[in-house]
Amino acid sequence: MVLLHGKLVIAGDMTVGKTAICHVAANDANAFPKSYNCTNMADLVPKQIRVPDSDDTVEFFLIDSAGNSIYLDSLRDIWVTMDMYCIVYDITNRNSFKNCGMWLEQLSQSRGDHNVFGVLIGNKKDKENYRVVSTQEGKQLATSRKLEFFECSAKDNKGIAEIFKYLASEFVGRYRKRIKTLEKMGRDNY
Ligand SMILES: Nc1nc2c(ncn2[C@@H]2O[C@H](COP(=O)(O)OP(=O)(O)O)[C@@H](O)[C@H]2O)c(=O)[nH]1
Ligand SMILES: [Mg+2]
Repeated sequence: MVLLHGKLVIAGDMTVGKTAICHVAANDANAFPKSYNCTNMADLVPKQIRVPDSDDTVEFFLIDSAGNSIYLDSLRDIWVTMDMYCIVYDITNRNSFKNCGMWLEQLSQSRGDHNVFGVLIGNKKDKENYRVVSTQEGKQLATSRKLEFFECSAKDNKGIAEIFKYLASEFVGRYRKRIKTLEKMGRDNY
């Protein structure tokens, strides 16, 4: 049984639903914010999750980042110690999808690929009639950047639990792998 602490950065354009995802994830049920509140710089939201089919627990610190690029310089300082990240776009907003590349770029400048992993999230799945970014396009981008892909609706609380279960399992899996490697290195040195 392990308890791990993981810093999870949530990044993406303004109004794609980053804050809504954090709140719904952290409070599990009807925490969808009723009015829009622009995030300044970054908010910290705690969230504990049991890894499926195990005794392991991950305590996430969600770093809900502002989508306004005026904060980018300061955000990079906050992102430096991240363990994992989510890039979010809005399936009804093509520009927010186009900018995912830019957000990935900014994140990788803050910390190299070393031991950090991420997911791509298309939010606002409840607005299917207004969709302009297909699931296929999302999947393709995720595959090309070696990210796991999810679609969700923070409004309907659909698909959010799956994202966090994946992140927790992957985080613990990577931790165990690192421990094994370190143990092997220790043995080889004696
Ligand atoms: N229909 C719909 N609206 C959403 C969803 N998630 C967020 N919103 C709305 O989108 C706007 C921006 O949400 P917010 O979480 O503040 O976005 P942020 O700027 O990325 O943090 C708000 O008006 C939310 O109510 C969703 O899943 N579906
Ligand atoms: Mg926000």
